[in-house]
Amino acid sequence: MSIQDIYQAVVDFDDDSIKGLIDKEISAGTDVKKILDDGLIAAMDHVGKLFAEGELFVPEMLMAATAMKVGLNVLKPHLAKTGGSTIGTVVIGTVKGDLHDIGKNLVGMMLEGGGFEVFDLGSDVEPQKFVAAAKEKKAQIVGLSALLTTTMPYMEETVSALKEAGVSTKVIIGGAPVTAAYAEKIGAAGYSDDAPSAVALARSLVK
Ligand code: B1M
Repeated sequence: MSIQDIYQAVVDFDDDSIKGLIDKEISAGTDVKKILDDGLIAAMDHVGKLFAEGELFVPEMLMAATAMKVGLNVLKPHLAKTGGSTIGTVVIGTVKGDLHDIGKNLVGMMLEGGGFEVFDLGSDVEPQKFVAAAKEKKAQIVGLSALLTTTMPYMEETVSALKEAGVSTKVIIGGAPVTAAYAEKIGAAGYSDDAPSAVALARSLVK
């Protein structure tokens, strides 16, 4: 019984075993961040590598994603703290054309754990939907996720749509192909490369 078993269950698309394996690790006192980083995220990185090498195909990536999502839901109560007052409101989503939602979900969970109220618009979100939600929820921050180089331009479109609508909400962006330089180029308030640093960034922006 180890984190390696959790890693292997994702790689084997074994969503039936994930919950039991994670529950046992948590009961044994294993650090939740270690389960997340060395078990779930490392396994998805491996799956992505196999896909890039032509060893795995989209249906298998989807099955691995299902196992990862089961695991994230088991970890959620341990990542999100309970109680405490809200320090700000975040509207988050994956940009238009992009169906990858695991990283966005994780960032949303950790923002909640970090004291933010989070409204998740899901994936494949049109720029105007971000604009409407930012206005309606009076969000301090809009969080955009993109995992494809082909969908990154919708981040820029969303930043522009918010500006054109006169919404001064700060935009933070992230996702595997995204960089700090890109954030600067499109006029976003900041970029982070993982969920904990997204929380730190969001906190620094609402201070
Ligand atoms: Co897709 N896919 N996929 N995929 N997929 C990648 C992204 C890819 C890198 C795989 C590869 O080639 N190695 C590649 C993109 C290449 C590129 O553009 N550079 C790729 C491709 C090509 C595709 C398709 C085009 C394949 C096809 O159809 N031929 C297709 C596109 C569909 C679409 O979106 N329109 C596709 C489809 C899919 C599935 C649907 C099968 C599935 C997604 C299921 C789902 O999410 N519900 C899938 C998966 C699972 C992956 C990989 C394997 C894993 C992604 C993941 O969940 N990682 C991925 C390879 C990889 O990334 N290693 C791949 C785990 C997650 C925790 O990490 O999302 O990076 P990540 O999030 C991190 C950080 O990036 C950051 O924090 C998170 C936590 O640390 N972060 C933020 C993310 N968002 C943030 C927002 C922030 C701040 C930080 O602020 C708001």
